[in-house]
Parts: sequence; C-alpha cells; structure tokens
Amino acid sequence: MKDFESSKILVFGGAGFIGSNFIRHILSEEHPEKLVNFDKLTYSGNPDNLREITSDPAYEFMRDDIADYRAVEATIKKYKPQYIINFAAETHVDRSIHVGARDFIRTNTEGVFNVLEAIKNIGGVKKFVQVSTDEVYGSLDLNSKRKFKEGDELKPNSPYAASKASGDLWCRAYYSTWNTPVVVTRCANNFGAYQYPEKLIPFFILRMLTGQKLPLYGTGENIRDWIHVLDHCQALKLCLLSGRPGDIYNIGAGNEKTNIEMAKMILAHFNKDESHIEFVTDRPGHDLRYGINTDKIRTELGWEPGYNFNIGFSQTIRWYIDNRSWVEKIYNKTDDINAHIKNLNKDKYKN
Ligand code: NAD
Ligand code: TDX
Repeated sequence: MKDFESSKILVFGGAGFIGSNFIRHILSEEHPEKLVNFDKLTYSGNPDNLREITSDPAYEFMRDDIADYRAVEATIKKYKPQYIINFAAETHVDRSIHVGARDFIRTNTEGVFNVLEAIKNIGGVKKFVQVSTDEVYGSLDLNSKRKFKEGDELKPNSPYAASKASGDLWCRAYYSTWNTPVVVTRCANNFGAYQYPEKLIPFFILRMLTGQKLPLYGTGENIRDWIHVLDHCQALKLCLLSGRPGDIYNIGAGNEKTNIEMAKMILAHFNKDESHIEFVTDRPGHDLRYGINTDKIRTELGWEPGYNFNIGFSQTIRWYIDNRSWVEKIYNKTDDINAHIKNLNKDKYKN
C-alpha cells in the first residue's frame, strides 16, 4: 500500500501476541520508512516474538510505559509518526478478576488517554487506531442469533472489559471534541502463533504437551467467535489506512465455537479422549457468548478473512509443537496460572 512506504508508524504494545504479528506483517509487506515499537515488556511482552526482525534498519524498539504521559509525548515528538496503532494492554480477563484491576485501568484506560492527549497537543498524525475488543459489548444469549453491531450499547462485564470500554469512550470524546483522527476496532477472540499461554488455545496446548488435563470453566458451553490473528492484522492495516476517523469497526471471521468444541479439537489433535477434560469452578461474571457482525468493515473497507478455521487452527497447534523452545522459555512464567487453575479445582487436587 503506497501510503505506508514513506511513512513512519508508531506501534504501542508491539511485543505481545497481536502486535508482534502486526509488526512482522507490516515490515514484510509495506516497507515503511520507520516502525517504532514502544512496549513496556510486561509478562506478556516478549522480545523473542520479534527476534528475526530486530536487524531490519526500519525497525526500532523502545522499552517504555504508555501510562507515562511524558514518555508518550516525547516519543511522538521525536519520531513524528503519521500513523499510530495501540495494542498495549493488560489483556487477561482472569487476572483482572483474581489479581486486580489497577494495572488494567492504568494501561487500558489512562494509556489510551495519554496517546489521544499527545496527538492533540503535538499534531501531524494522520490516523490513530485503538485496538479494542468485542468484550466491551458484554454478553449475548447462548441460543440467540443476535450478533454485536458497532452501534450497540457498551455493557462490559469484566474489569478487563470495563477498562477497554473506557478507552473506547475516550476515543469518542477526543474525536467529538478535538477531531482527533481516531478509529476504534473491536475484534473477536484471536488465535495463532506467539500467543501467551494463559489464553485458552495455547494454554490447552501447553497442558497437553505437559501431560495435564484441560480445565473447562463452568459447563464449557460458553461460546467464543474465533479469528486467525493474521486476518485481524490485515483488517487493522486497512483501518489504519482507510478507516473513517471517529468510526468503529467490528472485526471477526464468524467462527463461533463452544469451549468444549475447542477442547475436543485439541484433544483429537493429541489423540486423547474426553477423560482429559476437567470441569472446574466457573469464572465470575463469565460472558456466555460473543458473536460479531462484520458487515461494515466488509462493505466499507473491502476486508474479508482469508483463513479457513480448521486449517488455521491445525497450523496453530503445529506451531506450538514445533516452537517448543519458545513455549519452554516462558513456561516457568506460567506457574501463577497453573496455581490459579489448581485453586479453582482444589476439591479434586488433594495433595
Ligand atoms: P498481549 O498481552 O499478548 O500483549 C500486550 C502487549 O502490551 C505486551 O507486549 C505488553 O508488554 C504491552 N504492554 C502492557 N502494558 C503496557 C504499558 N503500560 N506500556 C507499554 N506496553 C505495555 O495482548 P494481545 O492479545 O496481543 O492483545 C493486543 C490488543 O488487542 C489488546 O489491546 C487487546 O485488548 C486487544 N484484543 C485482543 C484479543 C485477543 O484475542 N487476544 C481480541 C480482541 C482485542
Ligand atoms: O483454562 C481455561 N478454561 C476455560 O474454560 C481458560 C484459560 C479459558 N477458558 C474459557 C474462558 C472463555 O470462555 O475459554 C474462553 C476463552 O478464554 P480466554 O482465552 O481467557 O479469552 P477471553 O476471556 O474470551 O478473552 C480474550 O478474548 C478477547 C482475550 O483474553 C481478550 O484480551 C480479548 O479482548
């Protein structure tokens, strides 16, 4: 896309799952003059996710905190990016409940405010994409056919979702008040390479690889709408280039699956039967179903997903098996998650 070729792009939170896939995609397909990755490297930010591109002369990494206004402002002043995209976030719903939500407010709400405020004060930015989530809409009934639309009311249920919804509202206010060229995207659940193994798919793969059972929350009937991370990245690129300032774009690929279905697909891949599923205490306030209507981005920006779900899913499982060293390097960081699961299930784990 011609516009990106001579441009500078500033990415917040590019060392995590979706951000690293996005950066790899942009550097290989678009050849911007400069791409700066501003990331705090929290537990889910991993420099190994971008190891092969660190020698690219267009790429620059800086370790900093989006919740620090002075750092955000100094970076925008220094690099004068035409395009900004924000992935930086605390992203784990369970942590927002069991560990606490303060960091979620700092990063997911104040961080977005800082970027908007710096763009307003400095100027020169053509487009800012705030990467949000379908979780801001709340929950759908399991048996309804309804899907979330861009104009729907925000009804976040988890502390994570509330912090993201607040970020979305700051974007709306800055567009209305200052004409800040911001686009908000709300995507469904992503799967693919480099996802931190606290999220359902890599967590279950890791449990299989280490001979452990798959803990399903509640009845396991909750539904999530899955999209391949590279389809999400393609949609984000279009929003950055052609998304209408002040607008919201839903992103999803129409792959609604119950968590049990997902668990069974993973078990089948490892030739294991359903006795390897363990039902554990449900997540408090667990949203029943996400399903997202994506007519707008398809009609207005001509986007459509390219990945077949079954093929993309099998390739994803293969990636975690083939990249065992990537997984093992962060495995010791996942003790807290395994302890959390054990705690949910403590009646069954009598040591
Ligand atoms: P992730 O947890 O893998 O990555 C988050 C990144 O943000 C990490 O690199 C981390 O170091 C960085 N970060 C955290 N706090 C920071 C701070 N204060 N300053 C600077 N950097 C900070 O998350 P992800 O799954 O890649 O999600 C990226 C974005 O996409 C998030 O905004 C999330 O809400 C949104 N999203 C994710 C999904 C999904 O299924 N994963 C779906 C829809 C939307
Ligand atoms: O061990 C588990 N057992 C289980 O039943 C885990 C880790 C999850 N689950 C369930 C909870 C959810 O219904 O699987 C579903 C998916 O869980 P997560 O991977 O934690 O994702 P979710 O809560 O749906 O939120 C994700 O999608 C939207 C991301 O974490 C968010 O960052 C994103 O905005």
